[in-house]
Amino acid sequence: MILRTSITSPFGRKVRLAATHLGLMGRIMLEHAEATDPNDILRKDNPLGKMPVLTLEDGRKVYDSRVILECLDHLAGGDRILPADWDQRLAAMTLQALADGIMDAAILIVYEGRHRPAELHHKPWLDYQLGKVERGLAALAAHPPHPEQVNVGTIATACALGYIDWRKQSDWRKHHPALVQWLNAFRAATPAFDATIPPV
Ligand SMILES: N[C@@H](CCC(=O)N[C@@H](CS)C(=O)NCC(=O)O)C(=O)O
Repeated sequence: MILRTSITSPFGRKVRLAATHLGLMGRIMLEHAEATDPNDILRKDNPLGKMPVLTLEDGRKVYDSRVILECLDHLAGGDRILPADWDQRLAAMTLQALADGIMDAAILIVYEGRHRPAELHHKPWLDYQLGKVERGLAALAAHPPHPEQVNVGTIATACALGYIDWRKQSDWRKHHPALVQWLNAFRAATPAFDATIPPV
């Protein structure tokens, strides 16, 4: 299989972390993707031009990261990172939606700086996105998941925190000690987290 992503993409990291945890990385070749390059094959693989995209062994293109994680769970035999039990599955998927939403807003803050000239930066809009990040982090800190559960929700949560550590949209370590504790425990229980830290 081929995974097209940049090594720094937090959504790409979800997939790398999940595949590493599930022992599937040996079946996956990583290819760098560049979302802003119109000639990059990414736009053919996924009309939205977003990474990650996983090309399956039979050539099917799978996106986005949530669908890829479900696919990896299936390839690993099921009930590994997507619980078979409905209540646990619903909780894991909702947690994933929250963490993905934090990453979406955090990425838009970065894109404002990257894609728009400084004189066009619009603070109310940046604050609007930051509000999503801060409320999301507060919700995670209020009810941290079990640190030894490795599922689509905790994988996305760890990747969101890792991304904010790098891009520093929020000083979450200062404001949410419960999340610091959670990430430390998750890292200790899940070596795939440290194994997928982007080399930046
Ligand atoms: N919902 C998507 C989000 C993916 C995403 O936003 N990826 C970013 C890189 S981290 C991207 O490709 N951005 C380029 C763009 O938005 O055009 C997923 O879960 O995979």
